Amino acid sequence: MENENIINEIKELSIKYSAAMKQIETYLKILEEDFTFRYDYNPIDHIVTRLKTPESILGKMKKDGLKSDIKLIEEHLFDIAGVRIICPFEDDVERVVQVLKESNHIEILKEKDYITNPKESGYRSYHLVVMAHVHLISGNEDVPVEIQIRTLAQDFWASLEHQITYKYKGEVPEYISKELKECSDVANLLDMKMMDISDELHARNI
Ligand code: 0O2
Repeated sequence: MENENIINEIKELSIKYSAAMKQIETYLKILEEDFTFRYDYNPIDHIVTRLKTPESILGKMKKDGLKSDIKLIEEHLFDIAGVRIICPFEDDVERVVQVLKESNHIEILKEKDYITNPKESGYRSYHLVVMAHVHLISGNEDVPVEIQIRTLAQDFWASLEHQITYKYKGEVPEYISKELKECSDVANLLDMKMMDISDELHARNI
């Protein structure tokens, strides 16, 4: 019964996170059109959005040793609403991050550069937590949204690594973790090589 109550509370909470996520997604789609119009080039390959499920929210709170209380959830979790921006090349990631940081429309709360400083696992991505101002019947609210910005190769690696880790329920054998780390280095090499080709094309105005 207690679990049912908190799940219902999270479902209600999700309305504003869903609104915040859609708002940021719309802003990014406008940005894509603007890029294409101004530079005849769009640094964004595609955008994916996801809302954390009540089960996943409760799982994260438990993992972090916190009580499943609605106020605590809001204070502790900044990625209930998530937007992922996938870019072709690494310099596209830098371009998108720069535009977001310079935007008057977006207030940045947190920033983590796992591209310059990859995680132990081999994870590479640029994370921003931004504040969206949402307008609901109940009033206006500032709601955090996590934006992950990464290349196609970084996304390919992260998606497969996530699936593998999930299959092992977090208890990944040492040798698999080592192989995954090696795959991350190979993906990074691929990114570097593709960037070289892209630079060559730019230099020749192609
Ligand atoms: P999901 O299913 O994507 O929502 P913590 O979340 O406790 O590790 P923090 O500071 O809240 O710490 O977040 P952090 O480390 O900046 O990263 C949060 C999100 O980044 C994760 O959310 C993943 O989406 C992604 N991420 C971070 N590290 C890895 C990694 O090693 N591999 C992969 N594939 N993704 C990673 P969730 O909630 O874990 O998962």
